[in-house]
Amino acid sequence: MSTPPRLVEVRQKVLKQNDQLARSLRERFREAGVYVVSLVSSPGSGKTMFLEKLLARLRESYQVAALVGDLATENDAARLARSQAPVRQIITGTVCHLDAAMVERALEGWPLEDMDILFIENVGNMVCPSSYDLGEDLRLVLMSVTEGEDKPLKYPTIFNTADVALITKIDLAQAVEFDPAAAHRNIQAVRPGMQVFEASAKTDAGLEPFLQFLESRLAVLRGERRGGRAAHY
Ligand SMILES: Nc1nc2c(ncn2[C@@H]2O[C@H](COP(=O)(O)OP(=O)(O)OP(=O)(O)O)[C@@H](O)[C@H]2O)c(=O)[nH]1
Ligand SMILES: [Mg+2]
Repeated sequence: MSTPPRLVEVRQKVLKQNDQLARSLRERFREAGVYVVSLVSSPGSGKTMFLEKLLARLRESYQVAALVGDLATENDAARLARSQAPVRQIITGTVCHLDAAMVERALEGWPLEDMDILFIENVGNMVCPSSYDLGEDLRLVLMSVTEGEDKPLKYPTIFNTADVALITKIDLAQAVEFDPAAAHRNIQAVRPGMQVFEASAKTDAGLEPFLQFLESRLAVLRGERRGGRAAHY
């Protein structure tokens, strides 16, 4: 009879520990002056392909790096490394999300002070990553047109714990009869006021506005940090 409350207790303890570690990571990021952006979505929504494009473009003007989490394989790290940016893979085994301890371990020996932007691609999952703060400044949730417009309604927590949304694979929108208005309506229903971008990593449509957004966030954050204010998107 005592099993269910105990499970809840253990889970709360794990989350509390994660939050504490995430807070110290956020402080480290702040001190190093690096802007940290995480990407969350279901498997195959296009996180790696979009990130590969971002890294290649941002490398022209910034020091960028990426951490990428997967249950198995180093495939995504190999893909991202094609951009020539430094990349590290986190293999989670059976765990369906990254947590702050995994990020901290993966960062060992990496000079954060030399980075302008660090990206963290989470394990493809619409549920588990929601509960784990990684100390990031910005959390981006992606949904692809092939998943259907109803995903925000079915998985509200991942949208509620993100800062901005990106609808991916818009080059396929017509082929799958994707209804953009419905998707935007559903995102706003679960997260009113959320900024939403649309892009295709295949054609590069929508890449520019997102790059401009990131650059403006980085500039604001640096201004706030110089001014001594604790900043988080
Ligand atoms: N047509 C089209 N295909 C895309 C686009 N972005 C990604 N893809 C394809 O979608 C598939 C999955 O893309 P990934 O970038 O691996 O997706 P992911 O979210 O990183 O997947 P996981 O890491 O496994 O969760 C690949 O075959 C990509 O080529 C896009 O904008 N348009
Ligand atoms: Mg990936």
